[in-house]
Amino acid sequence: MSATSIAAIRARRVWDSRGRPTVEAEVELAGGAKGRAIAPAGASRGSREAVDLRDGGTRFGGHDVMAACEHVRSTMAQALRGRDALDQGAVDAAIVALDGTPNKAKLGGNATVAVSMAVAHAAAAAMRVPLWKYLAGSGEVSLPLPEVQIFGGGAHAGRRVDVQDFMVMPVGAWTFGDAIAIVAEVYRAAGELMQEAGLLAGVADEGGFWPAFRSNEEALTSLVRAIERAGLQPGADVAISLDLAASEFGASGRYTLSLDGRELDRDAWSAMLVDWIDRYPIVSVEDPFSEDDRVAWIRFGEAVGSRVQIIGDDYLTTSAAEVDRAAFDQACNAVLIKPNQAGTLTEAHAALDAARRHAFGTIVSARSGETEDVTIAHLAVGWNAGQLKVGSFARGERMAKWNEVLRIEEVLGANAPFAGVGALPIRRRGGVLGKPPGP
Ligand code: 2PG
Ligand code: MG
Repeated sequence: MSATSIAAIRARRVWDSRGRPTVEAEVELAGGAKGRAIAPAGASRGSREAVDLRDGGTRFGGHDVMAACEHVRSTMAQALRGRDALDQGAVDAAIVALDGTPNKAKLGGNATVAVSMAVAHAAAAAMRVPLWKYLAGSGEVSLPLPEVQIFGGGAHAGRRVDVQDFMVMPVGAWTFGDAIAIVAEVYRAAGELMQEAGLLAGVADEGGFWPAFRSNEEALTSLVRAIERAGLQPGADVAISLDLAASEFGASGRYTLSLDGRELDRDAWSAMLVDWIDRYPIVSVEDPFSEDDRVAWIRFGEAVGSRVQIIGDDYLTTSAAEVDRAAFDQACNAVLIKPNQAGTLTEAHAALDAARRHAFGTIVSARSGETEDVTIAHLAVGWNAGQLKVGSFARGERMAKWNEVLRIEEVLGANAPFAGVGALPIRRRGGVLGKPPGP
């Protein structure tokens, strides 16, 4: 046994930002170094992603994770004991083999991702370096362009609006710190606007304002007004990014916008999105179509793939194979990287590698159910992903991540390269990114 051999793995049930149980794993190495990580949980999920193991029954609405915790303590601890924590690939391969299912259904994706991340934390601790530095090795690092929710909707806000995330990207910022400060002003301005308009109904799951909009498009006009109210120029300083999470309101080429009282076929829905892209400074759209609507993705990619970032989340589920397929289709030009969709860090990194081969944008992302765990902040920097999506600019589980990147920026000092707008797989055409809002 070397000092970096895994000596013990513990698990405990802790609680996430929705007050639901989740898995925390703690890995101890022979030399005494320790690492800890907590599994997040999604609400709008892709059908191919790793599944959380939940106990079912009536306790905590069926969300308890005692079985997943037990898998960590028994099966996983036994199989991984003695393995070198520095060999993340071998550890994760052992986890994958132990599970043996395509979607971590046996051990639970919540168990596997917590252990996988805790092993990386323990290894970094043994090397006495921060996690981002350990992950980077001799590779390049960068501080990510933040993608920050201002209004929440969809499955995260009682489906009050159909679109899930109305976000901003501070494309004019030169440093991560500036980028975050800009977002703070926009978030504040949006809150004031909502208050004045009498539309404020608290905050949604990820901390974005929970709106009482009369239409999906009203959220877009409000976002533009919030940017302007903050004294910033839409498109030049701050651009808009949408996560449609369309599998939540569409299937088989039909899309139902409840708030707008419209049911659209794939072409009409696509035309509506293109119209928004033409009239608002939108630089990024995520999951514009349901995951079963491949033809719509392909047509949309052809229509606007050169001028907006098209992100596959539920569509690609952090899978290298899915990224390859989407690149062949030219259906997307970016992928969301969520470690718990894959189930291990190695598999998530493989999706990132595949994306790089295709010159895709890469966005490390939180889930709607989060905790104080800040692993993803380190992944975004250490993996040089270029973009980070954490939810909004409120609530501790969200701010913990933004604040962690600020600390990393400080450590990097003058050597802190900010990925900035260059992280988007698109280039400016004409005056501003996207177009200024129409009349
Ligand atoms: C998403 C995420 C985060 P969830 O769809 O991108 O916003 O939501 O974790 O519920 O899948
Ligand atoms: Mg999404």
